[in-house]
Amino acid sequence: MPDPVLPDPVIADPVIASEGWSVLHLFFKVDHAAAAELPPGAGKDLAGVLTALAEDVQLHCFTAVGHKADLMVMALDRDLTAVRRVQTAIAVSQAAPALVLDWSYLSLTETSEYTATPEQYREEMAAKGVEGDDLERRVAEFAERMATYNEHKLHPAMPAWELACFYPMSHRREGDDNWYSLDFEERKRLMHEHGRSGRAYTGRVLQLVSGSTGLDDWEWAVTLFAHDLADVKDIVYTMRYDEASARYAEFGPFVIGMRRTPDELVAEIGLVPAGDA
Ligand code: 76R
Repeated sequence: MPDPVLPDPVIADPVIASEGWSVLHLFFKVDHAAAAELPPGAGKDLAGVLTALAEDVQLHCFTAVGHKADLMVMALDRDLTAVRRVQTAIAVSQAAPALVLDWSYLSLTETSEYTATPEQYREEMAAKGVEGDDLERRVAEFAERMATYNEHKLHPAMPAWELACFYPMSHRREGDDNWYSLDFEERKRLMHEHGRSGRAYTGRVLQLVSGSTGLDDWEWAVTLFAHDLADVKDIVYTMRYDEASARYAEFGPFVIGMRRTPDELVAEIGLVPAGDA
C-alpha cells in the first residue's frame, strides 16, 4: 500500500543533525475565493492529511488570529526530511488550491551554553564549604537534573496546551549594545537573570527556544505555550525589563494561535463549506 500522505514513492535519505531536532513553523493564509471553488470534501481531506502526519512527526496545529496567518503548523522531528514532508503533504492536499504558504520558520532545538556543568557546580559547592559524601551526592543529583533538563531541551515533547505564541528574535549588535562582544561571564549573568524571571511563569507558560542562526532570518524561534492569553502578554512584557531583552534583543512579528484538532481547524478557517460537514 502506498503511503496516502506521501505523493512520491521515492523516499529521500534522512537528514539528521548531530545535535537537536528540526523545528518547522508553517504559516498559511486561506484564499477564500479559491476555497469557494474547492471540491466537496477538500477540507476533510486536509484534516485527514494532518491527522496522518501527526502519526509520523510531532505536530501542533493552531488557528492563527489576524492577518498574518490563518493556519499555523509546528512540526518537530529529528529528521529534516520528515518536517519537509509536512510542507509537501499540505501543499498537495485537496485543499491546497485555497492555501497560501505565506511564511515559515526553521530552527533547531539546542541546549544552553550558559548552564553550569557538574564540574562547575562541584567547584561552586566546594567554595561554599560542602565536602565529602554530601558534596558527591549533591553533584550527582545536579548532574542528573541537568541531564533531564538538556534531554527535554533537545528532544521536547511539547504538551497540548491551548494557546501558542510564536515570534523570532535576535540578539542586538549595535554600538555599545552588542551581545556578541560581551564576555562569557557577563552573558551568563544576563541569562541567569533572564531564567529567574522566566521561572516565575512555571506551570503557566512553557517555552521552546530553538536556534536559527544560519538557518533562518533571525537567531532564535520563540514558541510559547500557555493556557491563558493574559499570561502570554504578561511574560513578554515582564521579560522586556530583563537586561538581556531590554538592551540586547530585537523581535520579529508575533503570531498567536489557538490549538485545534484537524477537524475543528479546517472548519474554523473556512475550508469546509456549509453542508459539507
Ligand atoms: O539560568 C537559567 O536557568 C536560564 C535558563 C534559560 C536559558 C539559558 C532560559 C529560561 N532561557 C534561556 C535562553 Mn529563555 N526565553 C526567551 C524568550 O520575549 C523575550 O524577551 C525573549 C523571548 C522568552 C519569553 C523566554 C522564556 N531564552 C534563552 C535564549 C538563548 C540565549 C542565548 O543562548 O544567547 C533566548 C533567545 C531566550 C528567549 N526562558 C527561560 C523563558 C522562560 C519562561 C524560562 C524559565 C523556564 C525554563 O527554564 O524553561
